[in-house]
Amino acid sequence: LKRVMDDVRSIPEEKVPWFPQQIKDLNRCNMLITKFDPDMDQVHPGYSDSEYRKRRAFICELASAYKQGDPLPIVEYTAEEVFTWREVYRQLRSIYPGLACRQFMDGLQQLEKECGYGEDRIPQLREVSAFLKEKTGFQLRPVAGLLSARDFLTSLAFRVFQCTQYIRHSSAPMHSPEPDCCHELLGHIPMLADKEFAQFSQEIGLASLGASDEDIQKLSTLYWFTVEFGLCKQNGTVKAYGAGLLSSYGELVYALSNEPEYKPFNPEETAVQSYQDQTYQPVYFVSESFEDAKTKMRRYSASIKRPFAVRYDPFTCSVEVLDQP
Ligand code: NLE
Ligand code: FE2
Repeated sequence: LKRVMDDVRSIPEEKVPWFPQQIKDLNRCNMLITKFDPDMDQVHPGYSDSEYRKRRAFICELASAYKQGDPLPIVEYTAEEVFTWREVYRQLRSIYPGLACRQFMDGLQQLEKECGYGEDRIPQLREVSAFLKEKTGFQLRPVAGLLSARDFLTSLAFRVFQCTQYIRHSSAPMHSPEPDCCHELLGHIPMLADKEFAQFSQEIGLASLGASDEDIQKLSTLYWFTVEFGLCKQNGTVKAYGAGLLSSYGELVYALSNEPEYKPFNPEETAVQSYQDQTYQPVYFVSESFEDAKTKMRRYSASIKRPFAVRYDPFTCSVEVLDQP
């Protein structure tokens, strides 16, 4: 490690996409993908519900106005929203014990004990963020919808998880093609309370900093088939650890039935698997264990070519850019 660079853009003759080096730079990482928005997507269950769209726009504005370091917005959820949450929580909670991995169950039980998780109220991002910070150093940031892969992955490098705060439409509680607070709070948060998984997530983020568009595409596919839709073996049976499964009753049951195809997790192959994001996945990747997924991902990340190396400094929450040794 020869020299610490102030700014990656000073690297000669290489075109490196800009990336944040300080946590407050995440204010610039907010590029949204709007294809699933109820205003854009004609098959969205909220498309013809103007009340729903108005409510959602209101909650999204809170996220758009957010700056790093602000207290997280508190949303006072309506009775209808809590009803949707209850439905989702109750159904999923009853099937988790047989289908979710051990780390997820541990996290969920802690959240139920220490963070007010339950079917009667939607937890606030502010309290959940404080909880996670103590467990694994992760913190939350509100986001107005589905983010571009680069911006989403980038924030993981800082142990920041970008969370939507609006809730899915009441007519479709069992599956949503886009993220919502059920997906974040039930799918992602329990996993992010696990130290090993938190590290796995941050490592994907660090690998994405300044990566080429092609490498971002591969990393986001890997993210998709692990953090979102991953399965792993535990005590000889296959369990779910992916958040997209753990927040969708419909897909969780389907993924662990004998309908879909299973392939062993192998980053080189997984990274180029095509996927669709409108409905259930036809194929899932199963890793031997978390440890195994982490080791393989680490090896894969190290093979990504960048003209520099990065190191995260947890004391200043910043990324140091170093010449390739
Ligand atoms: N399909 C998931 C759910 O219904 O909660 C959301 C996936 C977001 C990538
Ligand atoms: Fe997600």
